[in-house]
Amino acid sequence: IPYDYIVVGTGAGGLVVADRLSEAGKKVLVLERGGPSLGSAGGTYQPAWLQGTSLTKFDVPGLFETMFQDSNPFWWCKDVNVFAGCILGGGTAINGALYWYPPDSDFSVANGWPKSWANHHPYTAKLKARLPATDHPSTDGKRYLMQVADVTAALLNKQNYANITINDVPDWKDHVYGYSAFSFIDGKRAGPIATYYQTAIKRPNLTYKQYTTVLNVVRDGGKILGVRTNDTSLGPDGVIPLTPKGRVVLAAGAYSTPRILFRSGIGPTDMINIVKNDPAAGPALPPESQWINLPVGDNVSDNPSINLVFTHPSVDAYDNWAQVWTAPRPSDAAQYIKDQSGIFAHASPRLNFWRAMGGRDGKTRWLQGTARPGAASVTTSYPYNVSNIMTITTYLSTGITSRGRIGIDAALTARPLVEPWFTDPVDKEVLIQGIKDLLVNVKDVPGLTLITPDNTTTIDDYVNSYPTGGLNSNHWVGSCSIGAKGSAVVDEWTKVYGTDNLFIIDASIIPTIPMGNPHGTIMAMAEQGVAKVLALSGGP
Ligand code: 6FA
Ligand code: ABL
Repeated sequence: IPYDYIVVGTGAGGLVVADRLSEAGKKVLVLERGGPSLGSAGGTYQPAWLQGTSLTKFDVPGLFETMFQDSNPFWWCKDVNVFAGCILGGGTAINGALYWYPPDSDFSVANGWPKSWANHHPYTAKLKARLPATDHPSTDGKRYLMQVADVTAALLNKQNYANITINDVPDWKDHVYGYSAFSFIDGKRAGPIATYYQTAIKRPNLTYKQYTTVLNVVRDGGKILGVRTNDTSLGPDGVIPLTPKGRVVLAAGAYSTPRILFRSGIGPTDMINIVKNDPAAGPALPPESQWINLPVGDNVSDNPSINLVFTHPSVDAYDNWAQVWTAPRPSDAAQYIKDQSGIFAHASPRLNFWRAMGGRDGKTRWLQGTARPGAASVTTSYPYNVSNIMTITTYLSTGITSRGRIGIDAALTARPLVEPWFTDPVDKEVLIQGIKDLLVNVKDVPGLTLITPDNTTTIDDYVNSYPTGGLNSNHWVGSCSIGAKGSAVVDEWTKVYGTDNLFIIDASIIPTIPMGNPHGTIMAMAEQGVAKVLALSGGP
């Protein structure tokens, strides 16, 4: 105490930032509200069949689907109204770990990035060097439970898709498919926890405190003096100070970073007034004359997604993943314990595909597909064999024009205020067309049957009546967008407008939805972001 840099949150953004700042010799404090996840980082939560090993729920890829099935889901943020991980690693400790090297478009001016971000390749290269992707995560190099990939490939082969190794050509996203790629190493979840965190935590100039929640930044006008936490053992009123030139980097995620800003008097007046009315948070606000009005929470996007459920006689639905915690297939469990090979070395997805589509507004939008054994829900009038079910989730990706708004309610729970899916009807039209195109050849793949929707429901009706929450893809970006003064929250250095020394490096600064599931793009973004923070003069 005090610290040069205080990093708030250990997700996809925060761990990259913590590692690079400490590598540069800065005195760094990392604050995380959750506890341990991977066994290598002190986690211990595991099913009975893994007792005697150091493998946890978070390590074992084949336990991914149990994140949604557990009766004690302590890893979810309880004060965020959508799925968000509040544990070491944030979303990267609990996600499906689909991992894509970003295409150039993910950092293009056309997609809202400042010009100074355009040369992104060196930062992706840094990420690849630390965390290479794999599309064959089992330690024996073989792929397992691949029937769903074969069936989906048979469908796409009728539609002139090319079969590629997706991360070998990140810019090729039109009519391509390939095996799902993951941020796994040695048959286990890795992501930033097994890589960046491991080097960061060993440095004597870095201090890590878990189970510590940052409530707000403490500031005098635009100058941030420190952070206030829920832990009064860390300082008077829980406040931890910065050195005179010190800086705070918020990396609490697309919902929790905005909440910290609102509680610090930064954001739209309606949100700060909610804080003002809260008996605990209100008194910590700076005087109204120091409130900083920024569009925090606006410009939010997330992929709208629609599930299509099929059956095929070749498919092994793997009991819809319902047995993997309590009663895994014995030979698969034994194989995984022995050398981290086999079915348990994969998360549920098996194949991914992309295509570009034109809309009647003249804009191009990309459609992504993810195919996996099992299904989250089946609604059908058909008789079907439950052991043969598989899902293709269709996501509308880069190019979507719909935007929403997130914020807080009176209980200070972070939540969508305006849902971001299909606010532009052209997005919906394009996704509907993409689904129809995909389904044209179902009849040409022997044995393949679409069961949800069934033949009593048109695709238009299916999409039009889809429960809005079901459109959520958990890929929230844009709540603190980077961009020009007046319309954005952070500048090209990732510094919050109106402040001297407050930065944000997490999903919230990404102005438009990336091409793929975002954690690879977020980590690569954090590599460039932290380099910019270190390069900006005036710091410690
Ligand atoms: N992304 C992918 O690329 N591939 C996937 O397969 C994938 N799957 C999922 C998924 O299955 C689920 C269920 C979810 C929820 C997300 C998925 N994502 C996937 C998205 C991806 O995980 C997120 O986009 C990514 O993790 C976001 O990275 P950020 O750095 O922006 O934020 P995080 O939520 O990861 O981390 C925030 C951290 O801050 C957490 O550790 C949290 O505990 C901590 N924190 C929050 N508030 C705090 C506070 N006030 N004080 C201290 N710490 C705080
Ligand atoms: C992602 O990027 C999505 O955010 C997740 O929603 C998705 O997982 C993973 N990747 C894997 O593709 C799905 C599960 O497979 C479903 O079983 C679950 O119902 C759904 O997440 C919940 O959003």
